Amino acid sequence: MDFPGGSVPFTPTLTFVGGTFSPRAPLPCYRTIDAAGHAVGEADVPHVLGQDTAVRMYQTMVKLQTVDTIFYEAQRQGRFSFYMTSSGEEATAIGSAAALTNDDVVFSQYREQGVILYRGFSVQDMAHQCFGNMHEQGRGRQMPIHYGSKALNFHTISSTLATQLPHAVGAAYALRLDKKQACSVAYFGEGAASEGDFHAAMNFAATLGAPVVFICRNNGWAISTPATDQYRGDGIAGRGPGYGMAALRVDGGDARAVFNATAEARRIAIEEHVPVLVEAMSYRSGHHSTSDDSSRYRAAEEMRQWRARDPVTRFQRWLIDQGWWDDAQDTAARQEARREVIQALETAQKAPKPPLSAMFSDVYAEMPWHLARQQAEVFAHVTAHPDACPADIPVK
Ligand SMILES: Cc1ncc(C[n+]2csc(CCOP(=O)(O)OP(=O)(O)O)c2C)c(N)n1
Repeated sequence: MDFPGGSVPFTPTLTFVGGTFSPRAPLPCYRTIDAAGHAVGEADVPHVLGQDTAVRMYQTMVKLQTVDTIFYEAQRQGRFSFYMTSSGEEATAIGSAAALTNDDVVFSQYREQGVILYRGFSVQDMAHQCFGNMHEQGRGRQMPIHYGSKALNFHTISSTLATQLPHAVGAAYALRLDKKQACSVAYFGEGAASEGDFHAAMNFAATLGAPVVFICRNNGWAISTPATDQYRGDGIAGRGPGYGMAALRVDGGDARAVFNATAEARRIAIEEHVPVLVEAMSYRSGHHSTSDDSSRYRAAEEMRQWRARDPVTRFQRWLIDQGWWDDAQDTAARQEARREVIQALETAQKAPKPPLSAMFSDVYAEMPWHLARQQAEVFAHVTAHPDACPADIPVK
């Protein structure tokens, strides 16, 4: 029968589907490399990963791990105010980034620093941003780790969960109207997928035929909320068919599988003018942020088991199996990454801070009256109370 809401067959059977009525097996998780780091023989690999790309991916993963370890420690030493690591999810960020082109537009959450690093943002750029100094484009007006780069087509990160998802749909729709051979890519956590913006973005993307690749990092935790409290049903990928969207679940700890999943999702999105949903299964091996202590809400044994499944080691073993990497190269790459990260922090820490007045600039071509008034109040305040402004921050 052709109802306005859909062409459907009639049935005399009164049967509800879904929920508790017809539980079905969860969507399987696609992988190409097993837990020990060896290739899964029968795996589909429509997008062959060549040596140059694979080695660049691994080198970036090593750099990312080194940045995360040393920046985290730098924050604990009080050198800057906040940090978030991507430990346990390196393969999701780097595997997906390697499958994109720089024409693709990225909208990320806050735990995908590997993506911008792979696209060409330097460790020095990251350090400048975390210190909020004069050399970073945000000029200290963002929290640390809220990276962004116009040149790299990477929209500046917003802390407000899921706001990037409708933006990504709009950008993808614009790419489609402009007939560009590119898509937008939206990253988010399974916690963010409980926001209203997620559902609005999914439905808009499906109905507009916007070429977006949605990549959900399902790392099991949204700060202290476990995934078991976050949703019912089959995770995030299970929602795809409900929106009329192709969906795939992938092992987020397998960089080669994430590369293939993303490359294929990108191909479908661009060729067929549709959104695609990818759910990367992983584990947040670190604390939520430097403001969190996850030992208060999850078992030490769970954390130990997942840390032992380090995705970087897994990919390294696969590279060694291919004959593309060895221990000597590994030691050299780690030493070089360490040197680069330490140097970047020292340089960024010494760089001058933006003036207090930068708080009011760069939004409007001409400063509106209410900002002019607030700026005058700030100047008057620091004139009356010179100690209110740290010594290394000039007023104007
Ligand atoms: C709209 C909004 N609500 C709440 C928060 C506070 N908050 C920050 S991160 C976070 C958890 C998000 O978890 P998830 O999306 O799974 O990402 P993960 O941190 O695990 O990578 C919450 C609730 C926020 N930033 N924005």
